[in-house]
Amino acid sequence: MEKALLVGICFNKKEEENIKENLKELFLLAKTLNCQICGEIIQKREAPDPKTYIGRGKGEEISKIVKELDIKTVIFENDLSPSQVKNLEDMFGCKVIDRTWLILSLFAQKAKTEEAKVQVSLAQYEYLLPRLTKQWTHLSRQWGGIGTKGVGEKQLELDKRAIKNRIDHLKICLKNIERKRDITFKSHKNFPRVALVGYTNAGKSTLFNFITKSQNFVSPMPFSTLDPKVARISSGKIPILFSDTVGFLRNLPHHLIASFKSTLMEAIYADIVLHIIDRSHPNFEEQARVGLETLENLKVPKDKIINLYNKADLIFSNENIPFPYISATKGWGLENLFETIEKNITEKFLIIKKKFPLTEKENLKIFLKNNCVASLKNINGFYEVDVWVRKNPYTF
Ligand SMILES: Nc1nc2c(ncn2[C@@H]2O[C@H](COP(=O)(O)OP(=O)(O)OP(=O)(O)O)[C@@H](O)[C@H]2O)c(=O)[nH]1
Ligand SMILES: [Mg+2]
Repeated sequence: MEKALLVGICFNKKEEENIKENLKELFLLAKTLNCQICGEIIQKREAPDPKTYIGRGKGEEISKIVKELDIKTVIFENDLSPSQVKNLEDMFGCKVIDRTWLILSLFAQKAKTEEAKVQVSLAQYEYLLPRLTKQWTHLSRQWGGIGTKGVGEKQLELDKRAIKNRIDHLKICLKNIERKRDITFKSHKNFPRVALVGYTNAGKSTLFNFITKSQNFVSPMPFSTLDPKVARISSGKIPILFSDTVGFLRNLPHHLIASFKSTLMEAIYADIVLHIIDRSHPNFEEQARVGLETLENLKVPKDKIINLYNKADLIFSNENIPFPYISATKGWGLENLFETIEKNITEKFLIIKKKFPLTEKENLKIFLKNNCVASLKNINGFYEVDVWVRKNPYTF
């Protein structure tokens, strides 16, 4: 475990109100990376100090704590410029990282599939590139990372050119992986799609598991899911594809959002986007705002989004809860949810009939596999299939 100190600086009344919750979140992120948090420092300022962000007085106070407690990393809630990081590291004599780098390191640690790994590495290098200045040809201690994965210690001496090459290479890798994903995506495109999105820890995977009876990783730590999982379920008569996605976070580094865009395609192309909100969280309104803002950035149309208030079991004492409350652990409110989903899908899809001669069994098989079938009958020497089709088909 690495001993760490958290620092948050607020510049106005609103930031002052939120700083406690923001540091709590930073605490959870750092803990997920195996840091032992030894304390929190909060400072109010009029404006950031251009050289050190916090100013000399506070800097000296932190330096003292760092020495006394043998702190190895000081983690800033605020984003720092490369020169501020360097000045602070000189002042404290230990590693200094900001929230963005902490999140990137966390994603690097959690990435399991090849796609997630490539996406995170790309985001890390793109974050690093503009931070390499001429007089600063080697990377500062910060880039050694925390929980050291992805851009690791051995790459500390990488120069700008090497990083640029690496970025180009990762982009090619990502394109190839995306191509494969695209093929799978298109083969499923005729089915109604429902995507679960929302702030990290809101309960997306829990709901996904409950509905699809699968075993996605659920954990009280943030960013348990980095790779989308898709499963097919039948809601009443309609087969639906459900997908679990990566969680959102306040000020998620934009490199990361860009890299994860293909993963988030599940949400972009879904017919219904279930926006899961942890209604029991003291900051649920802010988390919901971040969720909706991220969806807006991804250009997800508003009319596709259904907000759901999860963790209702922490608010109500029994399952008689009004929509849009649900409890993913207890399965409360899901009847209402499915009613809403079905109503929504029947508005967006219509049933058409398709006929296959009895001799075309093979074609029928392929058709059944790739389409959302409502019923299949054998009538007057034909297979007659009722199939759900989207009123406004995708244009790829
Ligand atoms: N009490 C209660 N806890 C819940 C409910 N839904 C989820 N949780 C808990 O919330 C935590 C996070 O759940 P996950 O399903 O991993 O959340 P997620 O949205 O998938 O999180 P990321 O994948 O990290 O973005 C876990 O400890 C769950 O057990 C609920 O309805 N009630
Ligand atoms: Mg999850």
